[in-house]
This record gives sequence, C-alpha cells and structure tokens, in this order.
Amino acid sequence: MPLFLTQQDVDFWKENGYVKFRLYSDKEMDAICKEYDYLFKLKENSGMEAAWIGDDMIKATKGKEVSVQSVHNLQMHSATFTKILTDDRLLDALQDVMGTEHIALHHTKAHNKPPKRGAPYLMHQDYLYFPYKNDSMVAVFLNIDNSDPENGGLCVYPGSHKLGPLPDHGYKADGKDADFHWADPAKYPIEGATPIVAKRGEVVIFSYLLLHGSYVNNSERTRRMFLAQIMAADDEPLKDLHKSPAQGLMLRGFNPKRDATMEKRFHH
Ligand SMILES: O=C(O)CCC(=O)C(=O)O
Repeated sequence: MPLFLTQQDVDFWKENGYVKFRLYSDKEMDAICKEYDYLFKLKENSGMEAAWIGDDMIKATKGKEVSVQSVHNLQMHSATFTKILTDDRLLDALQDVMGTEHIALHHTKAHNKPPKRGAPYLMHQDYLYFPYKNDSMVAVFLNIDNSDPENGGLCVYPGSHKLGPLPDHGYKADGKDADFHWADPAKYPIEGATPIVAKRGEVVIFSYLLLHGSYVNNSERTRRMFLAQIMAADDEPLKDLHKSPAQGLMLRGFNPKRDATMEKRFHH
C-alpha cells in the first residue's frame, strides 16, 4: 500500500515518469510564498539571471528578450525550505515513487519567471546535468503559483523516461562542452509536449530521465517554482558534476555508503 499517494498515482508514475498531487494548503502556501518573495527581494542582483542562451533559444523565443531569476540551495538561506525537504507527507510520496526509504538530497533551486518576458526551458532530461548509476534521481517541482502554458508552466513528454539518456543538443560556448543541455528541438519541440496545469501548492514529481521543459511566460502573471532534486541514498554519481551544499543530506533512512574516516571528514 502506498504511504501518501494512491495506487492509481503510483501506476501513473510508472507509466508516465511523473505524477502530480496536492501537498500544501493555501494557508501553508501563504507562509512559503512570503519567505520566497522575501528571499528574492533581499538577494536581488544581476547574477541571478538563469535564462538559457543559444540559437535554439532564439528560435523558441522568436528573438524576444526573456529572463528568469534563480536562487540555488535555498535550504542554506531559509529554514522554510529545509522544512519542505523534511516534510513527512512529501517523503512518504517520494518513498511511494522511488521504492526506497533511504532518501537523500541532491540540491534545490527556485525559478522566478517574470510576467510578459519569462524565459522558456527547452525540452531536456536532467540526467545530463548530474548522471547517476541507478537513475534514482527525481525532481520535486513545487508550484508556488497556479501555472499553465500562458504563464510559463511546465510541460512533459509522458513516458519519455523509458527512452534512456538522449543525445545532447545543448549550447556550447566553446564549441566543445555544453554549458546547457537539451534534446533536439526538431525532434522534441515544446509545442509537441503535454502541458501540466497546476495549482499553487501542487507538486509534480518527475524522473530525471523524463523530457520536460516550460513555456515562455507571455501572461500578466508571475510563475514561481521551488525545485528539489532527490536521490536514493545508495546511488552513485557517474561524473564529478554539480556539487552543492548539503548534498547527500539524509532526509529519511540511512546511508550505508557514507565514508566515516577522519581523512575525508571535510569532503562533501
Ligand atoms: O523553471 C522551469 O520552468 C523549468 C526548470 C527545469 O526544467 C529545470 O530546471 O530542469
């Protein structure tokens, strides 16, 4: 028996590589929103720009100037976000889809898409940013606002997690190593994806192999989100990429592989 989701949710997850459910009430969201806005206002600076660049992005935005502000590692800024990560309802839902009770943090971030000019994200798999041996990684995407295709909401290719890792068509500033990763937009255009219409307080959990992206925000509304990447505690990175504070923090269960020597006590 699942702990938090329904059996139907778990079956949907297996087939489609994602699942959407309500986690927070309006009252809980009011408190989260307040802290989120405070953080973005307090830290406001030009280094928070996180829109992707390159020819495929110019095509997707039809040359329009777009923007999205990002803060990473929110648990290092405010306990509100640490509390989300340790929320037992969320961990029950994660256990339902991940099939393990040994659950660890990879990293967190937030994307704040402004009205009228919010940047899209081309269809991509998160796998290329941080590949792991057992592909246990999932994203927890918390909708801070009601979101839909008009205000830059999320979209997915259902079932694409079964394709395995796809070739990288990302942007390469030096012509060699991709700075941003995405799938071939000719094969997987945003227009061909399934929109996810979500209410504030709803969460979408999706596999890091699921092709996902999000639309331009052409509306009068902001589109804010908080995202946590979560992995099975015993999974192992295939590349030395994307190290971040509190990575490996145990959210539930036990990590049998964690080193316990004095020599490596400062490693993370
Ligand atoms: O902010 C968004 O809409 C999408 C972000 C995303 O897909 C990602 O960071 O992997």
